[in-house]
Amino acid sequence: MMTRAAVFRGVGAPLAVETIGLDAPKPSELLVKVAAVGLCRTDLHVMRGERRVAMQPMVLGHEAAGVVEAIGADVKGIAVGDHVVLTFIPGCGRCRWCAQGLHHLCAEGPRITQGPQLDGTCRRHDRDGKDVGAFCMIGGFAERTVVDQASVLAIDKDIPLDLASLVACGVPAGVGAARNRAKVKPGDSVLVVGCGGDGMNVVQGAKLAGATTIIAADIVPAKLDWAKQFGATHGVNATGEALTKAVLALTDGVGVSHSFVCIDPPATLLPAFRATAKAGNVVVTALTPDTVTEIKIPPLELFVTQKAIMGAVYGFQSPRLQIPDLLALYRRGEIKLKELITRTYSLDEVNQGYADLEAGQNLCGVIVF
Ligand code: CXF
Ligand code: ZN
Repeated sequence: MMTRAAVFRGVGAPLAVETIGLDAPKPSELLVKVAAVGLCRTDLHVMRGERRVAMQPMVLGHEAAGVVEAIGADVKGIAVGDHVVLTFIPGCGRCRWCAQGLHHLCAEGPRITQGPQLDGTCRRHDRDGKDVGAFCMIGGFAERTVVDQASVLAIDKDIPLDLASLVACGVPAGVGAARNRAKVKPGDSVLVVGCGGDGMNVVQGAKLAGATTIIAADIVPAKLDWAKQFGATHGVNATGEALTKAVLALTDGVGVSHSFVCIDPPATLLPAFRATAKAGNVVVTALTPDTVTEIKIPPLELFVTQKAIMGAVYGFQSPRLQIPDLLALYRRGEIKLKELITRTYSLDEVNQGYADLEAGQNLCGVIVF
């Protein structure tokens, strides 16, 4: 069949919305009609060449939710008509990590920037017959996609699919970083540097976990206002040493129990580290350009302050456990989803959506079909 898709054809170029060929699903795969797909900063890193992908052309987009239209003969537990969220790390089910239920650490994870499907071949082809890859084995910026069952999670049908797309990436990344990685406790203090899709979810995750001081830091004033609606108790518009100073001033000179680096780690890690209390946690949830190969933390400072620096991908928990849990929290009114969406776009407006993201205008932009 044919489908319209937003295709990455080269660094610095806008995504090309074109009609491509899409093969039928192989035995372990499904055909999904995409209903909504979020505009995540990770795809922007790819477009800018900051996160290298192994293949061009490639359909980007990895925060997708939709409806199953066809299934391969070996697909288990998912049926035509099911509503699904696609997971940007597959859960192969066979590796040592998946065997422990740690699908966010799946051994196949490093292959998500390669382009081909889990079986190593491609389902998409352009009009010249060239193979087209799928970012994160999803290729969600498309009307339809074919994905392996390892990348699919069925959800309840009462959840609107635009909201379901949010729990494919930013919500678990942020809420999970607070709950599962830093393990924020009641009464803790938290700093969130960068209040976009991930950071805003750290704010609401920290609130959910009972943090009583939640300092949002961003250079876009509107994001500090939004952060207060998600549970931030303070907003700081500062970077570098001024950021550290402002946070220390708000915490009696002690620093926060946990800081979260949700934007530009090369620039924000050291100020966040220094704004963190002794023995506290510094959690990195954001991508760094491939070309940046080191972080600047004086080792002696790390040693004597006894802080922990940690990474968190997918909120440090299997999306298979976490996504149903997050949807239950949403149903009970304990986390916000609707309020995360600043604007919706058509597929043809994908580049406008990324321009708005770059301009700091969006918390989450979502393409709806
Ligand atoms: C990213 C995480 C790092 C690898 C590429 C996908 N996830 C979501 O934005
Ligand atoms: Zn993402």
